[in-house]
Amino acid sequence: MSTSALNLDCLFVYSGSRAGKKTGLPIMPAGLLAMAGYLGKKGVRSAIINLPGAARGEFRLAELIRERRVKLVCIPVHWHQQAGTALLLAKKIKKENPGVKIAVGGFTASYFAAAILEKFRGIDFVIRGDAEVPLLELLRRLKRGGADFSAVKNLAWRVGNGAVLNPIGYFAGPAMLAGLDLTGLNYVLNRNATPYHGVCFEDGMFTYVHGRGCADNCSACGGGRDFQKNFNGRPRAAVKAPASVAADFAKLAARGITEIQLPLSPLPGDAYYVELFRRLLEIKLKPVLKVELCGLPSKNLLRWFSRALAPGSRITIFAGSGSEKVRRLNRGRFYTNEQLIAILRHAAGLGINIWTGFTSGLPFETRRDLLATAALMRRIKRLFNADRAGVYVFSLEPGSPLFENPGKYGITLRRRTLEDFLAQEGKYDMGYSTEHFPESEIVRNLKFLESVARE
Ligand code: B12
Ligand code: SF4
Repeated sequence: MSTSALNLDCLFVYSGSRAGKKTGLPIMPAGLLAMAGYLGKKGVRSAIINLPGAARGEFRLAELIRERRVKLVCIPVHWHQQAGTALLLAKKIKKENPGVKIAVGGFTASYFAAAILEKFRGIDFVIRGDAEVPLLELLRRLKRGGADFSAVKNLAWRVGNGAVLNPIGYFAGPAMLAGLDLTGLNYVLNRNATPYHGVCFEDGMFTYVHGRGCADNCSACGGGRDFQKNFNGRPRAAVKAPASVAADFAKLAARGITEIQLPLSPLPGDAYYVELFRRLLEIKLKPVLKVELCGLPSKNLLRWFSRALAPGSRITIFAGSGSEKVRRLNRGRFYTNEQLIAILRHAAGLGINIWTGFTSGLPFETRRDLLATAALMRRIKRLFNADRAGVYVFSLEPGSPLFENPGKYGITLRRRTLEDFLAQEGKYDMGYSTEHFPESEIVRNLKFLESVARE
């Protein structure tokens, strides 16, 4: 359905990380598609704008909000690296359109809900955790002209000068996920909704999120089990049934999208992926898939992978450290270096590319552990004769186990509050030091590993 001429109840605007620039976190949260699709099925009109993916001058927000009588503007404050730009955007929109209500949501907003409402007067609501049902309830209440929002699940709102946090009573479980499809794509207003990098694409691949939450609790991750429970109100990880994921892939293929990335690895074990690949074979669909895993794939999974997917498909494994001690102390899904090499060898035999990701700055890491990481990266590059070992910079994530319990991990936090996160600068602004390394040395270590990756 075209949304071009109709009034809009709700407008989602993703800011990216720096207003007015095309660089910087151009991919919007997948949840925007889920929410817009859900609202559409309930007869509520919404549209999505991805600002970093827009051509210069493509959107004049103030006019669009006025002309299409938008009631609620929804701005993701999801990744802490884009929270500052998002909050500035909210302020600008409120100034230009004082009558419009503004809601924010996403992981960072869920963590800092009270602080956002207290410090940013232009923001009327924060929705914590999953938002499909709470957003619908909020929009219905706004339409009726109500001012009491105490019954809206997951909502945080302002009463007087204080923030009221309603209980979290909604999270998307498997049944809900099965009903959330990709119709949200119809509501994206960007003229070029399929850029190489941006809107919902990374390196030309559609970022398809097949579930929510995680069964594990890795020390540096801000989306693990405890974060989800304590700040998103999610009691357990949930995945969308493989058959309905395969059906979504078929719908993407019908739109000409055949390169897809699965960037979430919520459950340990292989059963889910094997079932998905079996379903794809059944419907004779062979996408190019990039599967990102937090654990090690089994030989069985690799066999199905090579049968079901198109050439160019690949796997990434985030191994963290080359030191087994550090991996064991920080990562939920443990494996030894020899098990990792054996699986890489097996994959190479089947013609499957696996990319491994490493980092430095994890708790308990010593200089010796850092050198073990460099040695493992070099070994992988030597054995598999390719750029297969890369570096990921894990800056401090709000709500991660090490953020919540720095003493347990021997960490000293420099960044704690919302203001601290808004003031961060750039990729290497770590925000913490470990018992073995001051912050400047963590950065040096990361750059050292990056130079190893380039060797
Ligand atoms: C999938 C994923 C990605 C995908 C995202 C695909 C996409 N289009 O969303 C990719 C690989 C692209 C990605 C990239 C990054 N990610 Co990421 N990612 C994840 C992961 C594994 C799962 C997230 C998830 O479950 N999404 C489920 C979808 C459907 O839900 P959703 O989009 O969040 O939306 C729901 C709610 O959050 C909420 N919501 C979201 N936005 C809004 C807005 C409003 C207004 C409202 C009301 C509600 C709302 O409602 C939605 C529907 O219910 C988590 C780890 C984890 N296990 O959770 C890390 C995680 C979210 N990512 C993280 C980070 C840091 C990043 C990067 C910034 C890394 C980097 N340095 O580059 C980039 C950002 C890239 C960009 N924007 O261009 C951190 C975020 C921590 C934080 N609080 O900021 C996490 C927690 C991992 C970690 N390192 O700790 N990521
Ligand atoms: S890193 Fe992966 S396995 Fe670990 S908590 Fe985060 S999403 Fe889960």
